[in-house]
Amino acid sequence: MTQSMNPEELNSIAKMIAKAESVVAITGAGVSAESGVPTFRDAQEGLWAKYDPMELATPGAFARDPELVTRWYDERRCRLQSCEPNPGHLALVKLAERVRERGGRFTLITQNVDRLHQAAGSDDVIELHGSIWDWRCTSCGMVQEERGGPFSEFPPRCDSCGAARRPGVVWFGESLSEDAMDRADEAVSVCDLFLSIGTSAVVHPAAGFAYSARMNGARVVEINLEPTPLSGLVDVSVQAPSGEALPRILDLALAIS
Ligand code: BJW
Ligand code: ZN
Repeated sequence: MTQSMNPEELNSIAKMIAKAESVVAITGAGVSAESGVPTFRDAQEGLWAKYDPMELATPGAFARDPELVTRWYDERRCRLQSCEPNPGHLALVKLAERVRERGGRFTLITQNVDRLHQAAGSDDVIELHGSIWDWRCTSCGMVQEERGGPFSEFPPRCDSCGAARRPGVVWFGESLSEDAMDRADEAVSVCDLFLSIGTSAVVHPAAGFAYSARMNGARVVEINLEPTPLSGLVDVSVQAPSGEALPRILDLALAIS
């Protein structure tokens, strides 16, 4: 247990959850790390070690070398097929139930593209950066879900018009879905408790939500393995694995009547 994962801090977060009327949780790659999903900024493995993920996750990289970018996403997609939700994902499902049982509101926003929150049982998840399972035609826009084995062509082709398909994720320099942004903005504007979990809090617009929530008077809590640009302004910062901290917070919240 890290020094900052002390019972009083965890208990203070549980109390905030127990009395909050409207909770927003935003998650990042750290929440999936304990499911075996490499975080976005982790060193890439094997053949991918020489590539910078910040470069690969761009429309320019796909335009220059569609095969390379498609292979990167296809390998990540295939690896994800053996990953399962971890205790952090499951605790968020139960925390949402707890808040809703007493008439409160709980909104889960994720930057993750792996759909592990949905696999754990979270509903109405706001996917800010899309999904690695959905592959969209670059010409007609048709989206096909891909849950099978490795692709046989890179990039894969559209079943409807034959044009190249790309992963249905949001790359640097691209706009987020208007629907996802509207839903996230609305929830952030009315929340009285904001939880930032497992994210380096550097990618915008997602990173800005904590600041907006704070400006609107919400309490802000961070759970992350290491300090982030947010750490100095939050009410409580827990530096610990989310798969350990969240279940403990859940247990404490359930014990508050
Ligand atoms: C653990 C743990 C454990 C480990 N427990 N913790 C304003 C200011 C400056 C720049 C901009 C701005 N507005 C827009 C921009 C440009 C850009 C941006 O933010 N750039 C910054 C890098 C500076 N944003 C955009 O381009 C966005 N578009 C946009 O805003 O459009 C309008 C516009 C465009 C251009 C200019 C201005 C306006 C789009 C952003 C799309 C991000 N897409 C990606 C790729 C998705 C597909 C893929 O996966 O390949 O989304 S990038 C990548 O970052 C991915 C993630 O969702 C996202 C966030 O990363 P995350 O989740 O925080 O992961 P990590 O790896 O960074 O951190 C993990 C953390 O977990 C670490 O801190 C660990 O310590 C911790 N951890 N294990 C708890 N067990
Ligand atoms: Zn098409």
